[in-house]
Order: sequence, then C-alpha cells, then structure tokens
Amino acid sequence: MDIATTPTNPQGNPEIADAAPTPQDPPVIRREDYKPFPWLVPSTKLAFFLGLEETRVSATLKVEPNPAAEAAATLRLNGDGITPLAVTVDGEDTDAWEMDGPDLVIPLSAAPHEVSILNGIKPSANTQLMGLYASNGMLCTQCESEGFRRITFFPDRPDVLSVYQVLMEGDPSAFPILLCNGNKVAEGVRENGTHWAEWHDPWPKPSYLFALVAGDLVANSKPFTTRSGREVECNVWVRAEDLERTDHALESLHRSMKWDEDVFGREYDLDLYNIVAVSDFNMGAMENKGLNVFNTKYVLADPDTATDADFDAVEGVIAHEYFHNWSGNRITCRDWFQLSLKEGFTVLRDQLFSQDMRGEAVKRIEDVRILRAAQFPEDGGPLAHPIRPDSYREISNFYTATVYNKGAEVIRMMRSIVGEKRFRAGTDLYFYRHDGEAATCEDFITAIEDGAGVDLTQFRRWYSQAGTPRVTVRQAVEGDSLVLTLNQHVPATPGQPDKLPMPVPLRVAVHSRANGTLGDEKLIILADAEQAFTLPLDGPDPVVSINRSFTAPVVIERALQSEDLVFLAAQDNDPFARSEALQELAVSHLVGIASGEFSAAEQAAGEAAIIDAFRSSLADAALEDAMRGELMVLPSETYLFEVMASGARKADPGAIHTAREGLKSAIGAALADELQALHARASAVMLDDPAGRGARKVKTLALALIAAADPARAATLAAAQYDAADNMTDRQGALMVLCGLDHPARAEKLAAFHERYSDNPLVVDKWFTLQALSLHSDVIQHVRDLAEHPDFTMKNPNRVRSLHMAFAGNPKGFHAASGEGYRMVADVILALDPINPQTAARFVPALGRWRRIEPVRASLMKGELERIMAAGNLSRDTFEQVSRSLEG
Ligand code: B3K
Ligand code: ZN
Repeated sequence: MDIATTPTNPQGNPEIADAAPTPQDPPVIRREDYKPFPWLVPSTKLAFFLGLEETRVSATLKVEPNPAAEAAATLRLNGDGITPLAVTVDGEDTDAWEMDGPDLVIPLSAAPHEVSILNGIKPSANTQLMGLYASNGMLCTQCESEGFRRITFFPDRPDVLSVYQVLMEGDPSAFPILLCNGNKVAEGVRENGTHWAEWHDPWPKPSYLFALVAGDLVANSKPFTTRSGREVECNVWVRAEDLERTDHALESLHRSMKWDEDVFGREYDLDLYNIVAVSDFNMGAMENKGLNVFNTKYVLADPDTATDADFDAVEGVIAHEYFHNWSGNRITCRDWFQLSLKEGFTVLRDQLFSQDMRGEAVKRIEDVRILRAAQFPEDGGPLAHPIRPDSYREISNFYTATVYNKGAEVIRMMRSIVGEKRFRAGTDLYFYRHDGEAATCEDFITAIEDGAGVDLTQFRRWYSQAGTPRVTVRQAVEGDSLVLTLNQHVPATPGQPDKLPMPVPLRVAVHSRANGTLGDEKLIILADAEQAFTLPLDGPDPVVSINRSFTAPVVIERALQSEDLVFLAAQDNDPFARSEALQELAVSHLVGIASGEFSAAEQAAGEAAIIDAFRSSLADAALEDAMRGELMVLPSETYLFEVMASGARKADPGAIHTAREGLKSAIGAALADELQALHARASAVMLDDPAGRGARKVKTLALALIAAADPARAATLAAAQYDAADNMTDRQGALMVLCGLDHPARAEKLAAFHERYSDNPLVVDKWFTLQALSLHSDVIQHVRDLAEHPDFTMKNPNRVRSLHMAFAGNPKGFHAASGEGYRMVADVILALDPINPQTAARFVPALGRWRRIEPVRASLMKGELERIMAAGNLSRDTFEQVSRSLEG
C-alpha cells in the first residue's frame, strides 16, 4: 500500500491489542551473539491517521536481501503489544504470516519485496511513555531503544537504516501542528476537514531515531547560518503559555551549533531543526533526527521560575542532543551494547562545550562530583557493568552513569593521552570513516589510534572491565628527585573476579610546602600493576598534587598529612586540585569519625584543619564566588558510603550522616561571622550583575552552614532571603534551608511558594523535591503526606521523580534506621511498575546497594528487594534490576 496515494482513513474497527503480558524470566541478550539482519530496508513509508484514543498506522517497507548477512526465508519484524490488521506482500493481501511471541514473521523469498502492514494503537492508554503516546492533549513519540515496535512492526534494531517518508493526518483543531523528522514536503486539507502533512528525511536512520509530534504548539524561531552559509530554521515548540520561557533554549541551540563547527568541525545537515517540549517524558530529551523531543524541564527557563543550575542544565541538554546529530545519528550504534559509542562520546562533547561556556574548573568539579555520587556506587555494587556491557535482559536498564559518564571519562582519557590536536585528528577520521554507518566502540578506538597515531591495545580494557580502579600512592625523596610508586588494583565485580591493569593517565605536579613553590605539571601513565616514576623536586616538604583535573576515573588512596592537604587546598595552581584537596581532607575526616577510628584528639585536629581550609577559601579575595562555592561543598553521603565500605568494613549511613552534619555545624559555628558577612555581601549583588551567579551560589551555601550551627538565625536570614528574592535561585535556596528547620517560616514560605506557582508544573515539582530532600526530622511523614497531595500523580514521571526519586536520594530519610524509607521506595516500585516500568526500575539501584551497608540496614534493604521479587508479574525492567541486585 502506497501511503502517498492512500491518504484516507481506513474503514472498519477491528480490535486494537493492548500491552502484551510481561514474561517473568526474560531472555538474556549477549553481545557475542550479534548477527547482521538478513534484510536491508532501503525505504520506509509510514502513514498515521492520528487520534488520541486510537491511531491507525500503515507501514510500507521496501526490503531486499542483505548481502552481508546469512540469507533467511522469513522476514521477522519486531512488535510489542500490537497485532497486524492487514498484511500485504508486493501489493497482494496475504494470510501467510504468523506471530512468534510479540513478533510478526512473514515468509519471503530471497529477492526485493514490498511489505505493508496496517495496525492500530491507543496513545491515551500508553502509560509507559514508550512508542506513540498522549501528553497534555498532544501526541508524541519516544522510540529509543525499542519503542518503535510499539508503533508498527519493524526490524527495530539500530543497524537497520532506512529512508523515511511519513504522512500524518488528523483533526486540525486537535492537532494544528504536525511535525516529523526531516523536511516537510507537502501539506493539505481533505474534503472531510482533516489536514495532513508529508515529511521526508533524506538521511537513512535507525527506527529509534523516528519521531512525530502532533498538537497545539507555538514556536520560538531564529535561523542559524552554518559556516558554509546554509540557513537552518531553528524552532523551539511549546504550549502557548510557555513561549516566554524559551529564549535560553533557542540561544543554547545556536551556541551549540557554532561550537560544534569550531571545535569538532561538525556542521548541521538539514534545513530545519525542531525541538518540542513535552511534560510527560521518561528522561531528559531525545535526539530524533531533526525533531528533538524534550522534557519541558530542559527547555523552559526564566529567572523567575528556573535556578541558575536549571539554566545550565537546559544549555547542557540542548547541546547534548544537538551533538548527537553527528555522534549518534550520522554515525549510530551497531547494537545496543555499543551505546557508549554515542552516549559516552556525546557526554564528553557536552561537557567540553559547557566548560567553554561556563569555565573549565567549576564544570569539571561538578562533573566529577556527579561521577562519584552516581557512577562509583554503580561500579561498586551488584549492577556494575563495563561501559560496553556484555549482556542484558532489558536495554533500558543500561542507560546508566557507567555508560554515559564513565564512558565520557574513558574517551576523555584518550584525549588526555594524545593531546587535543591529535584527538581532533582521531575524531575527524572517525566521522569521515564511519559516516552513514552503524558502528562499534572498536571502530571508534581504531579511528583514534589511526588518526592520532597511538596504540590503544591495552587501553581497550577500559571498555571491557567494570569497577573503579584503586591507585595507591607512596612517595620517597631520593637526592633531588621524588620517587612516586604507584599501584593499581581493579576490584572484582559481578562476573569479573580477576582484572588486568589498565593505562591510567595522571597529571601530577610536585610542590614544596616549605618553599611555597609550585612544580610544573606532567602527565604520567601508570600501565602496570606497580610502577615507579621519578620526578624533579623543587624544595623540601614535597607535596604531590595528583590526578589533576581528574585525568583518570580512579580512587586515589594515600595517607597525606592534613598540613599537606591544607596547603594544596589553599595554594595549588590547579583550581580543581584545590577542591580535591579539600574533599580528601573531608573524606578522611568523616570516614574516620563514622568508623570510630579516630580518637577525640584526632577528631578535633581534623575538624580544625577543615575549618582552616574553609576559612582561607572564604577569605581568598582572588577567588571567584563560583569557585568559592565549589570549595564549600562537602562530599556527598553516597560517595562517603563508597569510601567507608572498603574491604570488610561496611558503610554506616547513620554514622556518616551524623558525622557530616556535625562537621557542617562545627564549620557554621567556627566561621559564623565570616559566613554571615559572605551572605550579606552576596545578598547585595543584583540579579543582572555578571558576578550574580557566583554570589547566589555562595549565598545559599553560607545559609546552609549557618543553619547547621544556629537554626534560629538561619531561619530569620532564610525568610528574609525568600522575601527579598527576585529570582528562583535565591527563592529555592532559602526554601531549601527552611525545609530542614522546625520554624514557623517553613510552613509559611512553603505555602506562599505553592500558591505563587500552582499553575507551573515544573515549579510545583521543585516544591515536592525541596520537602522530599529536606533534613527535617519528619521527612518520612512529609513524603507520605505529599504522596496524597492533590497535585501528586504516579502518571507523570517528573512528578514521581520530584517526590519519590528525591526521597530515595535523601540519605537521612531513605536510610532511616527503622527501614521505613526502604519500605516506601519498595512500595513505589511495586505501584509504579505496572504503569511505567522504565521509571520504576530506576528506583531499584538505591536498594541494590545493600551489600555495602552495615548488616542491620542491609537485611532490611534486601528484605524489600525480596518482597518485590515475591510480588511476581514484574516488568522485564524491574525483574532484571531486582534479580541482579539480589544475586550480584
Ligand atoms: N538517547 C536518549 C536516551 C534514550 C533513553 C532510552 N531509554 C537521550 C540522550 O542520551 O541523549
Ligand atoms: Zn545522549
């Protein structure tokens, strides 16, 4: 059936199938079993007859035998919860097909054919938000990884590339705007009043990059002229009431387009770039070719409703999705095991972009903080996997911090080893060599080797071994040199008991504490299990600054004297190293206290050293506030758990929390005057002052430290900050501090905030999150009550995350000694799994860390996982995560 010539709505009303039952023991898919698909699909024509309740989909695939694959006598097309209403082969209706589980199998001779299938779907009933679904009266899609098979039958795998032509037809009052990938080539109105648009995407693409959107939308538009002089129409589509908050997204897109030309030599390749914001979305955004679909959270921003951090996140995600146009779309993945090929590389590209936009050191500190808080625990737990996994049951579970963030670190290491210029030669070769292909991580590594002229044989282990390497450091003075002896050890992870050494690039410098001289930076590469490096010495009391700017994603283990760390924190010429020294000081102090290893005298000395370091960063006039703010952030509790849980020692969340709050209170008390002075100075900086961002950051950080020592004073200051605020950063910061306090201003300002923003869902999300993340002693009861609030719904992922995911990330509430926090999160998983399995499964890793936690809490956590398992009838997503968490 040729969709271009059959534009009317098909007649008849056969039953439209609903979701298929979920298997209890889904099969394991292995990387080593990869085989190319037996058929090529050079072109795909789709026709959509759109309706919120029911949408008809007609698909016509031109297929031909794939000369690179074993011949097959059948064509297997993936489906998920759909049934064919009609099938034709070469224009003839046929019954010669069968369903094999969810898939449609059609016998086919080894020759070119045209296969057409008609089916129907129910977008409004689609609560999983995969495939075609309804959001706020509009229709939109999410296909990565395997959502396209919920729309129509297709070889739904990333190595089948096809050119798509799509007809969309629907009621113009419900769906005035019809968008799809590529360019609009025709449009019109039928006699019956429906309107239609036909879209053509000239770039062959895998099905996961397909997208359509139909709804009542308006655009903020501004053309971008590429370096070769082509004009690209750039649109950010939103609901009319959100239009005024779209300038930042549009400008971010333009900055990304320019940066990718300048830094990676990549130019955009269509005349149109559409971004659509939807409020029901499982993740941040999706890089569909020419038609990115975004969570509203990463599009809408203005100072009244979005914090400075929200502005940064919008810019970063817009950049990320834009950069995918080359690292992901022009070159895609051969199979889902190669996910880091596009995600690791694209995260690195967006990190480098944001470093250029916002300052290298601050961005690097933020990225390392995320890595430590989110990825290190993954690497140390039952769900550990290499950046290129070897097997999965449900690929959605592998969109992880390991694949994304560690994947970016691994490619960043390549860049550090060869230098920026040679790395660019490597990426140029990669883009040239594999353009239009579905490639592998191995292809990427080989291109960097060939383009940059480097041997990465041993380096490949970073792709196959899971676990965060531990690097121990010993130092000895020999004459006028310093000998640095480094050992590396990669811990065992599930399925990988024995590891081999990997190349670990480390930027180092040797300073002299006695002379106050700072040594030159040098790159060393630790490749063996143990290796010694001789470095020049500048003076007495050498202090080694190591892993500067975090050249390798490893844990450095060394026993440095606190004077040395205080010296590095105050003096190092690498701002990243300064923040690292402070972190190292705080980590060893807090873990020492929490594990009961410190005497009272050691505790007092450690506290005094940290207070000294804080004092000097507060007093350092040469420091920008943005950087000062980074120095004021203590290590996260999840990272402290990781450090505390080493060898036979387990993490004690209660002791860590008490130690960390105790340190905050000691800092707040000792530096009360300095912190108040900082708060006052920062409060005087105006919104549009270029220094305003840094000032807003230190303002709330100062308030939080004051609150730990003097709650009453902090409450007064926070209430005043709230009342005076002319922006969301200050307002949210003040409310964050108030939420943790027992003070009448807490309820008063929370109510005012809700009333002011009750019609803005993104800000109402903040209202939920602030309460779920709070340090208040009744946080568990607050979360229980909020789950009953009329604004709460399990159907909207942003709302679920704003309350329950925030709570799961609140160590105080989640790890409450009673086990209530664990029970609440398990209840959320059970309630959410039938509605939205992808989002439900995201809650499992928090409980899955039980093995690293002290025995009483560990058994409570494990008990909840067992309760989930025993409930049965779990989705593939949740089943995989829970079973791995119990086995691993
Ligand atoms: N590629 C998408 C993520 C899709 C997740 C599917 N479960 C967004 C991104 O990484 O840019
Ligand atoms: Zn991505």
